[in-house]
Amino acid sequence: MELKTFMEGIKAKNPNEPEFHQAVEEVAMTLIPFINEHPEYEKAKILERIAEPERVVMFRVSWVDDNGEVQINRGYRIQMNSAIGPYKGGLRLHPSVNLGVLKFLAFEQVFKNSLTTLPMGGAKGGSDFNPAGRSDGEIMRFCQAFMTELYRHIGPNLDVPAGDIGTGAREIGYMFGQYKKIRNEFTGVLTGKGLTFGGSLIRTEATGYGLLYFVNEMLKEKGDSFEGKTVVISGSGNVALYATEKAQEYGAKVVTLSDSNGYIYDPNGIDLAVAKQIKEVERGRIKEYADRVPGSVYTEGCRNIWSVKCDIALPCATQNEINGEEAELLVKNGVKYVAEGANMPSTPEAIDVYLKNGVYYGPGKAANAGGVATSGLEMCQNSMRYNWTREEVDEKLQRIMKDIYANAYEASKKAGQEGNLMVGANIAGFIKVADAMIAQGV
Ligand code: NDP
Ligand code: 2IT
Repeated sequence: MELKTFMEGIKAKNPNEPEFHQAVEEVAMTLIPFINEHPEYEKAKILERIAEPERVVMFRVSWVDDNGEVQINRGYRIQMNSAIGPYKGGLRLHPSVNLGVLKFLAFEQVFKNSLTTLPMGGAKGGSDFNPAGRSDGEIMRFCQAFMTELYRHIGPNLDVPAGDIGTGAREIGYMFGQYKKIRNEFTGVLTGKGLTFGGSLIRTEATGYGLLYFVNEMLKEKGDSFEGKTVVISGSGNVALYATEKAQEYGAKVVTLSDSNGYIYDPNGIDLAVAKQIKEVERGRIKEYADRVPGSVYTEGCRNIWSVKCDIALPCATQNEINGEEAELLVKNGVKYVAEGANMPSTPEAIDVYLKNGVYYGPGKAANAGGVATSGLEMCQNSMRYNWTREEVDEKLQRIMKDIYANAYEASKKAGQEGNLMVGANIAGFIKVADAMIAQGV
């Protein structure tokens, strides 16, 4: 198998989907040498099959806004792979959503979910709906309209969506209510639900906490610790806030947060209560932090965040938020660790810069898998009709993140590239799915 021909095929078959090409190429680049040593995978054309979604659903979502005007959005669900379990993955609500973006996310999800050690296939969905500035009533009507079509394609043993950018507990609640009404059935069809109706403790915190559990393993590998470390975190959503919380618990100093307009720098360490009040309670902009916390400053332009000096950088906003030049800047300022809370936040050029400069790099599909892993634990609790305590879920999450790290590290070693966690995560995630696909036939 040869990378160039494989990618030409992918590009010809999936035109105008640059993010999908990027995600597939990163995986294919690291997997092809491995596949060439395992002819059974090549013969069964596993990589070619994994890059083709099992099913893509696209649909109209029409709803009425507060002014009585009819709004039309496009909804999607990409059911990428069900070899090892029901389809599983989040729903993104953001104006940048299109088919290629969701296919990249669904593709990543297949490997990530496999790495969690839990039985979950890969999927992603969402809409180009822009929640910014919408009233609570508008959000509810959009979510109901979205679920009025999506319900036909999902189910607790078929496909279990969850949150992602723009979709949090509020949106999941409205979607769950609509699903229950249409199906006349109370079932664990979504994860990230409210705690009063089947949600799991720790799911809100899981992606951010899991990221820090993963970084903790990276530090231990290098005989290092969080002691005295300065951390730059981008984003100010679900992942960023709980990454900040756990980093602070570990004793590190987090000095930034951002949104798509700009970033805040707080040399004294982020006051998390203020940030949570602005983002979770008031649903405001991160700029307001600088008005409330003396000594902190707000700078327009979110990408400038990568000029802030740090030991550990945790991109937790969105795809391609660090390019090659920004990665150079991080290196110049002494960064030692980069771990991804977001999905594909580093461009291929940025990853090259990390690897060439000895920055220890934790790729998203391993480092941010704690969110979906805890979704898997939520599914498990729903099936049992039982809830674990906070401590029980947290302990399982810690175990899973340690295992993901160990499995990715071990696979990198076996591939002769010890410590390249990108190679290790891709191979470790691939093997389980590939073997299941072979066992299940063509
Ligand atoms: P949220 O919607 O809670 O927060 C997203 C944050 O990222 C906001 O601060 C937002 O700012 C910022 N952001 C979004 N788009 C852009 C952009 N184009 N440029 C700059 N900033 C941007 O989402 P999450 O925290 O849930 O998700 C963040 C990332 O983590 C995503 O990549 C997601 O796929 C990934 N992830 C999420 C998981 C989860 O469980 N939630 C699990 C694993 C990964 P603004 O308000 O200006 O848009
Ligand atoms: O990217 C991701 O892993 C998520 N948005 C979480 C998906 C999930 O099903 O919990």
